[in-house]
Formats: sequence, C-alpha cells, structure tokens
Amino acid sequence: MFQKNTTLGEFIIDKQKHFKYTTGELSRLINSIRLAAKVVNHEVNKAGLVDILGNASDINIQGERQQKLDVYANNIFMQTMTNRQIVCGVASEEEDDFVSIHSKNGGDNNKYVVLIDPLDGSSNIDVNVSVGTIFSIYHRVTPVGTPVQLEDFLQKGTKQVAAGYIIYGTSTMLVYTTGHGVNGFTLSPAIGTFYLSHPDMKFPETGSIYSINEGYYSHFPQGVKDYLKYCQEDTEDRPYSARYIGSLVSDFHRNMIKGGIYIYPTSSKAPKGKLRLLYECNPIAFLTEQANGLATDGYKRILEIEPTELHQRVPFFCGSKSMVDKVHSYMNQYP
Ligand code: AHM
Ligand code: MG
Repeated sequence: MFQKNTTLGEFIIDKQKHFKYTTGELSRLINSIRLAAKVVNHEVNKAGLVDILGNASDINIQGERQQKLDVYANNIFMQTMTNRQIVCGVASEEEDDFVSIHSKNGGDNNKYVVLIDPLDGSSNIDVNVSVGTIFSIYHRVTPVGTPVQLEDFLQKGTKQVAAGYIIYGTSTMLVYTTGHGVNGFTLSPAIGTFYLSHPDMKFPETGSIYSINEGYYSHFPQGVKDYLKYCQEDTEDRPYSARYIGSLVSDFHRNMIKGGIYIYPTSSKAPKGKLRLLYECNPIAFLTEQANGLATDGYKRILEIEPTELHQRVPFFCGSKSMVDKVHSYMNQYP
C-alpha cells in the first residue's frame, strides 16, 4: 500500500514490475505526459491573465473553432512525444491525421502509439471552468522499425495498455490506469510535483447525480427521455441531482468520486453522438471499468467497438454500475 506522500515519479518506477520483461518504455512515456501536463497546466492557469483568450483562426477537423489554448496544448503534447522519441506514432483530436515518429538515432524500436485529446472542453476556458487532457496508449500492431499505419491506431479499446486524464481544476490532477486499478495524483503548485492523493479510485456502486446536456431533450432517443423522467421522479431516493459542466473530464471525475452517470447520447441533430471513440470514450471507458463502473454506447461495451476511422463519434453512457444498468433497461425497450 502506498503512502499518500508517494510522488508520481516513485509510483511509476514501482509499478514497472507489473510489466513482464519491461524495458521502461511505458514508464518513460507516462513520465513525458506528466512533464507536458505541467507545462500545459502553467499556461492554463495563466489564461485569465495574458492575451491568450479568444479564438485562434484555425478550424479543426471536426469543423469546430479551436481556442488558442487548444493549439498550445496540442503543440506541447505533440512536441514532447516527437522530440523525446518515446513513441512511434501519435494521433490527436486536433490533427487531421496521425503522425509517424522516426527515431533520429536510427533506433526506431519504440512500440507504443498515443492518442490524445490535448484540451477537452476548451469552450470552458474563457469562463474559468475546468478543462482536461485525455490520453490513451496502445502497443503498435505493425512491425517495430517500420512507419506506423492507420491500423496501429484503429484498435479496440480492450487493447489499451494505459489511459488517463489530467484535470486542470481547483487543483490539477493526473489520473491514470495501466490496467491495475485507477490512481489519482494531485499537483503541488509550489513544488511542481504530483503526489498520490487518490489511491485505487472506485465508482460507488450507485449514485444520485446525472450529467447530460438536457437542453437537447427533444432531440434525444426515447430510451434516454424515459430514463430522464425516471431520474426526476419523486421517490424515497429520487429525484437525482443534475450536474453538467460540459467538460467531460470534470463531469467524469466528479461522478467517479461521488457516484453518478454521464450521458452523451445520439440525437436527431447528432445521429452518431458527439464524443470521439478513440480520443475520449475509449480512455474514459478503460478508467471506468478499472474503477468498477460501466461504459457503453447505450447497449454494448465501448471497449469492444471496432474502430473504423480516427475521428469516429459514438454515443456515450458511463458511470456507476447500477445507474448504467438502469438506463440500459430503458434503452433496450427501443432497440
Ligand atoms: P470538445 O472535444 O470539442 O471540447 O468537446 C467535447 C466536450 C466534452 O468535454 C463535453 O462533455 C461535451 O463536449 C459538451 O458538449 P455540449 O456542449 O454539446 O453539451
Ligand atoms: Mg474533446
């Protein structure tokens, strides 16, 4: 059992023993994410002070306007991965295509690819509300030493080696899993070190919070509408509380700690949902399952969806087991 004053650096080294025949490559990779997170955190915290607010002129692949900090965070994470040459490829929610990374020293032995959403929920930046970074790590499937291919990124979520997020909130935290539970580390701003603050995080079996953008109610599938009515019924343990930040990492983080459900369903306006399978749903689903929760598309496990494209969208239901089971019972009435 770890002391609460264990640093993330110490924790990563200790956990290396989970990986048979380890070369330390995954540890170095998580360390570099830790480093990039600190740089981005510094910039996010300055957002209200410097002239970094407002929209950059770029429109991303999703057709959405990028905020300047999105661009900044994307550059920092991409540069960290490329310059440190610890992965063979990176795909970012902010980039059209994946990037293949060649080792300058001719090694080309790196075996991991990273998929990243560098700054999720960025429409919250200019109102001083929490945002996050989400990452997902896989073993490449093509031969080491050759340029990475699309198939290295289009892997089912069950194949993830590690996943996590950084939440830039009232405190900055890094929460991650390598398939052996979920652990959360809080950044000490004075010292610049992440300390283990939330060991072995677990969703409560049930909860009383539901998080969904209810403004789109009239566009939702009937199963979701019926479930929302259930949440609002006046019984001994209901109505539930509605809490929606509009920043997936923050909504997820709260629900994991307090017990709750997050839903971004399909709608008549967004028939495939909004969230991206590879950059948002798979990593959050891996964390959810490692924390005893459930993550589905309303019917089946997110982690078993076979990806067909880098920027694929899926409906997303995730949270405390009994709450996700309950919403399924409504969804299954309209298969
Ligand atoms: P983004 O990747 O463009 O930031 O969008 C993802 C975000 C999630 O963090 C959040 O849960 C959701 O979009 C909010 O969407 P909406 O404003 O439609 O409720
Ligand atoms: Mg996003």
